[in-house]
Formats: sequence, C-alpha cells, structure tokens
Amino acid sequence: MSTIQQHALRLDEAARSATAVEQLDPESQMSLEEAYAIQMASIQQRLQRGETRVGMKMGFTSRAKMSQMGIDDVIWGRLTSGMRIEENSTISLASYVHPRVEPELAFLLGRDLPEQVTPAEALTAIEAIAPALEIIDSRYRDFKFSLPDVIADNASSTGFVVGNWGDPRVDFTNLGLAMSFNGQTRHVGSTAAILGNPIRSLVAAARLAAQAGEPLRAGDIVLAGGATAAEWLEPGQYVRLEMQQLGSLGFHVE
Ligand code: 0L1
Ligand code: MG
Repeated sequence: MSTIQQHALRLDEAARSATAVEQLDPESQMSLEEAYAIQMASIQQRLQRGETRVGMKMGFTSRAKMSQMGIDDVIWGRLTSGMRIEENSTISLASYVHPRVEPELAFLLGRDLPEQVTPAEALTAIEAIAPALEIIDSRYRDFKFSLPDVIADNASSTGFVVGNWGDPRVDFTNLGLAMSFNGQTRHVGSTAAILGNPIRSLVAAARLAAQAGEPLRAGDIVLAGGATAAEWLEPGQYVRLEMQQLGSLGFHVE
C-alpha cells in the first residue's frame, strides 16, 4: 500500500472514530500535491461507503489566517452528503475530536463552472445563496498541524448546516452577521471578511476544483469561507447564525 493510501486510511479512520492522531508531516516537508492526494484518497473511502460528493469548502479565506500559515492562496476541501447536518438538529460531541464552528456564506451553483472565470461570470452561475455554519474538526492531536497536514485532513471540514436558500441577486459583498450561543452573541462580522468579497472565493474554487480534475458542477454547494473566527463547541449549546437579508439557522449540541 502506498504511503498516500496509508495516510488517507489513517485520517479517514480518525474522523470515523473521532480519535486524534499524530501529525503526518510535522516538519512540513510534504508537497501540497501529495497532501491533496491524501485528501482525495481519504474522501474516496467515504464515497465507497455510499456518500456522494456535494461540493467543496474554501479555507484560510482571510488574509490574517493566510499570513498566520505563511501562504498566499486559499486551501480547499471536499464536501460529501455524510457531512450535511439538518438545520435545527442535534449533533453529538462524541462524534468529533475537538470541533469548532464558524459562520459562512454558501453558494448553490445553477451551472457548471470552468477553471478560468471572471467574478462576473461566476456570479451568473449562482442559483441561490444561503447563510451556513461549518463545523471544523482537525483530526490532529492537540490541534497541531502543518499546512500539508491540514490539507490532507480535508481542510478540517467535518460538517455543515445550510439555511434557507435565498435570491442570488441579493448583494452579498458586505452582509452583516452575528453568531450566537444560547442567545449570547459572541461573534459579529461581515461577509466582506471572506477575501474582501465572497465572489473571489467562488472564482478560486472554480480554479482549484478544475485543476484537481473535479470541476464545479451545477448543483454543487460551495462554502465560501469563515467570516469570523471559529468558536469551540460545547454540550448544551444552541448555535445560531443570523445574516442580514438572508435569515438565520441553527443547531443544538449535546
Ligand atoms: O478556514 C477553514 O475552514 C480551514 C480551517 C482549517 C484549519 C483549522 O482547523 O482551523
Ligand atoms: Mg470554513
């Protein structure tokens, strides 16, 4: 079995059993190509168990996070049907290692997107937009990882909740949002925090997906990236996101 396959199986099993693992590449010597190959092989395990690919998530979409990791491009992960969490449902912390949640904007595509698109072309491909919450859960012990590590680990993606799909003609460049926990607002922000304008994230998603041989298709969901810092999940929480013009959504934690 190749090293890539061994790493992929290890990360898949870590996610399945909610058990932390050691870093694959603490010295950051692995290439990003190898890291994405591990991610793909690990997602393949999910597909073999009957999950389907439903889209992609974009990560490190704020300048602050990029410079913290010493990178100048976003990273991405794959979303599968098994990661989707129904709105207002209850998730169990026992299914995660050390999960956090962050507010996002989700795009639903009405048509395929090629590798090279302008922001204006990307806009015309959007069928609907929605507020969303992403649950990120690094599988690495003590939450320590290098850039290749986190890419291999599907950019920490684990689950996502999408609110009601809304009109894509809403100007989503600077929508105010608030994420609250049991009614107490802990993070306020704006969709403008996502690369200055979330459409840039969709343009990058189209490029990266096509370069990986999995171009974005009509029906895909793209999570554009975190709009505020992520917050740790704890039992007993009701997590709610309210986004200007697009409404609210939430889920319970036990
Ligand atoms: O921005 C993202 O969604 C990527 C998060 C990956 C790193 C982390 O777990 O904080
Ligand atoms: Mg995110």
